[in-house]
Amino acid sequence: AYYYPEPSHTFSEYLLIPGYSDAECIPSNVSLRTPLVKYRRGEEPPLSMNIPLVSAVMQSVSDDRMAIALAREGGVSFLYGSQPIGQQAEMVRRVKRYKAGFVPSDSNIRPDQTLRDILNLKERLGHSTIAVTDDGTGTGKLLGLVTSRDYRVSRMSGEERVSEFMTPMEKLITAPEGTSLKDANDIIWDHKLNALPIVTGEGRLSSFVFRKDYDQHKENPNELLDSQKRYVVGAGVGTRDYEERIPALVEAGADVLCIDSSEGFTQWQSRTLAWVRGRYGDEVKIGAGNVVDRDGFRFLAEAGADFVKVGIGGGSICITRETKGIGRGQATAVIEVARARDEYFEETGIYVPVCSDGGIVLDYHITLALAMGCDFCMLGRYFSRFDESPTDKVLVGGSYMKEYWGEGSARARNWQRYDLGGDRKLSFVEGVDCYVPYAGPLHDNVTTTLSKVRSTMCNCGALSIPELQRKAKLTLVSATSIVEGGAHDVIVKDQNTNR
Ligand code: MZP
Repeated sequence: AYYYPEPSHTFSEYLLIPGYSDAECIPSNVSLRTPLVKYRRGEEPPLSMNIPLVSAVMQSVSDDRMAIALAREGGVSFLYGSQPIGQQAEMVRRVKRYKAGFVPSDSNIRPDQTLRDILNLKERLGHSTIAVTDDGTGTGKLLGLVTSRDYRVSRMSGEERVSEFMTPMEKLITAPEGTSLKDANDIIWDHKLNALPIVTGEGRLSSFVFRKDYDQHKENPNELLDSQKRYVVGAGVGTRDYEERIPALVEAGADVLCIDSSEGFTQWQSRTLAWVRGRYGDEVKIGAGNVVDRDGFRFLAEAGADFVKVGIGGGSICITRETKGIGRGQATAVIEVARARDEYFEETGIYVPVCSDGGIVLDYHITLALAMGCDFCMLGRYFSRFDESPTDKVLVGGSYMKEYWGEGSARARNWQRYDLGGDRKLSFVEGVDCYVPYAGPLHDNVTTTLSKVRSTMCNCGALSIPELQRKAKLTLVSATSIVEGGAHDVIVKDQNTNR
């Protein structure tokens, strides 16, 4: 047997050491753009994301509603594959049908309305919209409008003031979805908002884009249009029924696929990849995984994977390590695979993005995973807590919870993911069925998470993910210093307000 000289480590065992940051190094200058699929040296990746987050290929995480919400933030969902082919293809269609296009208007700039200025507007929208001002009172400057549904959700999750969860003016969506185009244009005209409406294929309001953003893309409005009009969506596939499933997903308009398996260093995966290349060439984008070392990465990269997913046994609902005794600390796995990717890039000129899958517990784990070399992270538990996840919200012991279960649990019955071939189905489970604390709307949570990521990147003197990967200085921490990192030797008054 081969024995690794070092133990494998998890994210929580590492910290970043700050580097020099110059005055330009501020969160608003940070770009989180990252490649989703492989590309050749000197070329642009055929598919990129504006944020380094994708949602897990899981029944309890990624359906069409999640996909639309995450695509709006600049990430991508991988619709779960443990469902009938037609049903999964229909989900893809629903995301792709949600087309949006610009309807330019010649409205003037006046970003200083007071609450009073827009009271009429609120009336017209039938009380479904609440005005938000910068000081939380009726006399401050208008920050924007928020739908009453979001407001209710905010109140339920313990927020006192709407202004606290409102995004700044530049980013807000200023009227309820589904408002007719005529009403949307009237709103802009009457209130001199510096915005243009984006409408869905059915001609209803999807959101607003600010004139400033539109003007920046005036030369080539398609640039902005492209990013807005059709949401990018991914879909999970297995190594059994791919000959039927993949054509159905491709036909429905899936932008990227991912072979979803707990263990990807197998002939089943290379066969699936070879079949895709044989039938579609490089036109269909497909990632593969999961692997945890250099050998696994090279195998999948050489077999033609568009990205490689890393992680065995680190998922919050996963008991694979306990059940089967396989796996590796997620940080160590990411570090080794990212090095293998760089080595492969040096040799071949082909950059195969690496996705760190599972085990993100605290927001800073995302920053660590990126610093360690991954290009984006896949999260399950994180997204399952939001309004947009497909599961029920339930009251447990006085607190709202969402349900979350593993693909290897008896509930999901996704045996294909754990299949090692042969006729017999596996007879043991590798995942659990559980609750996670309900956390409100995806948009608010992703905004907070990413502002932490941007802020840490600035501490490291990095304005982009590749720069972070070059500049990051990482240290292992001792078990005792992990205790030092939390609030210690004090009695914390209120856990909720101190987080
Ligand atoms: P997490 O974000 O909840 O920590 O982990 C999500 C990841 O766990 C998924 O993307 C997938 O790779 C993995 N997963 C899903 N189901 C199981 C299981 O039932 C599992 N064991 O390990």
